[in-house]
Amino acid sequence: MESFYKESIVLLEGAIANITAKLDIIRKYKIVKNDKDPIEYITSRVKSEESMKEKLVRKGFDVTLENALTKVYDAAGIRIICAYIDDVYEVVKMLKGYHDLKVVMEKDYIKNPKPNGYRSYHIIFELQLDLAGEIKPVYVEIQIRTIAMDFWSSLEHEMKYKKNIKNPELIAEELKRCASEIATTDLNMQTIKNMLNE
Ligand code: 0O2
Repeated sequence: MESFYKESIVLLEGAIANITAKLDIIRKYKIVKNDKDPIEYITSRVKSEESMKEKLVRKGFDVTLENALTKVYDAAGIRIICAYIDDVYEVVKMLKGYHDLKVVMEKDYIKNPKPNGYRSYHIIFELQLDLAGEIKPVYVEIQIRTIAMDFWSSLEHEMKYKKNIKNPELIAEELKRCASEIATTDLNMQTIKNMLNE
């Protein structure tokens, strides 16, 4: 990993640590104030060298570190998993409240799902990291989704990378059907939750 990202690995890991720490603080603060924590759990990763190179080629960019850091925005990635759809939007609002995180791009694949059924909320933030006086910009992609959406996308992701699948069309069709069932279930769960809170 370090061989491809060289010393920039520190920036990528630093950006992830910075945002994760911000979220940890806000979550703890909500808990001590007896407010509801909208986050179930958080995962993060620096994109693997193999996956980054594949993405650069797929997008038509030269495979360089400069392009990996400036043309592809998910070298540093954080995934936030919530129980309910309203929690996803609360987390989006929370993240946008941080003055040092600049929104570069935002995609609401929950309101506008991908044709395959993929649902998730994506935001790319630019963060300025202070390296002992040297200020460096870093992009971080944050994906926010419900447990059900995450369950679906893990399986779909598995299919994307599996070679020699026997019935790809049938599997894609079934996945799409599951995606819409999951979307309905997410909405129903939210409705029940709202009724309980009334
Ligand atoms: P990985 O292996 O997860 O890192 P794209 O051109 O769609 O590949 P782009 O333009 O960066 O990528 O934007 P987008 O649509 O926001 O997708 C970024 C990431 O979102 C993907 O990264 C996936 O993690 C996730 N994602 C997007 N679409 C799908 C989908 O249809 N199914 C699943 N399972 N995940 C999706 P990578 O680099 O493609 O993959």
